[in-house]
Amino acid sequence: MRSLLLLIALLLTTAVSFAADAPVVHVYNWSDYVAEDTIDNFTSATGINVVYDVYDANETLEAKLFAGRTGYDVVFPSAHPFAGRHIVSGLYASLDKTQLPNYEHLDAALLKLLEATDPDNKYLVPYMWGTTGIGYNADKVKAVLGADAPVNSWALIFDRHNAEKLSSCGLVLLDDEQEVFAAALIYLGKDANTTNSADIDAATVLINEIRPFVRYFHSSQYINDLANGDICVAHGYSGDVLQSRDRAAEAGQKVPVVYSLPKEGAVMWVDVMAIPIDAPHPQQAYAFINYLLDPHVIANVTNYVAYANPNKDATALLNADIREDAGIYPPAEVRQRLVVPHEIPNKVQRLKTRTWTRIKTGH
Ligand code: N2P
Repeated sequence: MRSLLLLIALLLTTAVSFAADAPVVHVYNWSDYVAEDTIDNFTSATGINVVYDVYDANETLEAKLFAGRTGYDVVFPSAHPFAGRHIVSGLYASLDKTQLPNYEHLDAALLKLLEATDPDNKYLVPYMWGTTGIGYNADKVKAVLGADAPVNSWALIFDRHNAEKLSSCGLVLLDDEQEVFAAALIYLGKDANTTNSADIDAATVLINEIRPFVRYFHSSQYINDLANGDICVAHGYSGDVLQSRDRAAEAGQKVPVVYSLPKEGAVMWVDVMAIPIDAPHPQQAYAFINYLLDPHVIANVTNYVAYANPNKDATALLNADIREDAGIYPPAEVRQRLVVPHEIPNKVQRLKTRTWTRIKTGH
């Protein structure tokens, strides 16, 4: 009996140690940012298991990275200004491109855009890019504001008369300091990257004016709420609004969700992949990044998440309705109105962060 127990114990230990030896990669990504089958397909293709965690704010990732020992092998910050300051702080490993044979599929123009933040593209691999605009329920907005509601303008949100009326059907803002300030500044005709404290004060006054009419600040909850008709206007990321539209259609709900890029302009951002300097499994990190650089893989992701990818060889593989959707791949004249966030001096950044906390808590 005793030897039987010993044998069972031995077998169990062996099984556990086999499991512990199986290759694994720890990934920390934005929510709603891969296709339903991407992670399972990666494991089938490579034999590498994935521990996959998600966040919905750059600040959440950044706090972990600065604390160190995240245990993550691949992370997905926005390039400007977040990943830029992570590079400066020595948080990322420089890339060994020989381990990324699929790197050649990347679009040169996107890599060039990243060079301002990452000279020689040493640390960052572009993953997806998009814009931040307005998601709205066309029926509800029309019911509340009439047929000539300014759905193509930030006035929909920042004109307090509109915001007040929309509060009855649900107006929501991103919990994203950079994006909310940028939208308010653009509406005021100011530079979204301003370092002028008078501009920031003016934006703060504007945001505080509509603050009483904002149902909540959150950066992913609006996807379902818009799809279910629980809210009518959301300041949101392009692909997330479009996923909301798709979810409504799939659920057979006649909720007409529309994505609008305001005529005054909007933020364009690029999210990237990077390997933390203390990543426990760098080899598996390369395998994961290289997999996402495969044109077929990334086309499948874009078809699902409705964000544009920077992979030149994936474009031909996209569903035509995705490739031709101006909300995903904006035409040149719209792209001219897009602004890429810059890093701003620490003093100004601290002012914005402090002010943002006060805005949200209403103090
Ligand atoms: C993914 C949102 C990513 C957009 N759900 C913010 N960069």
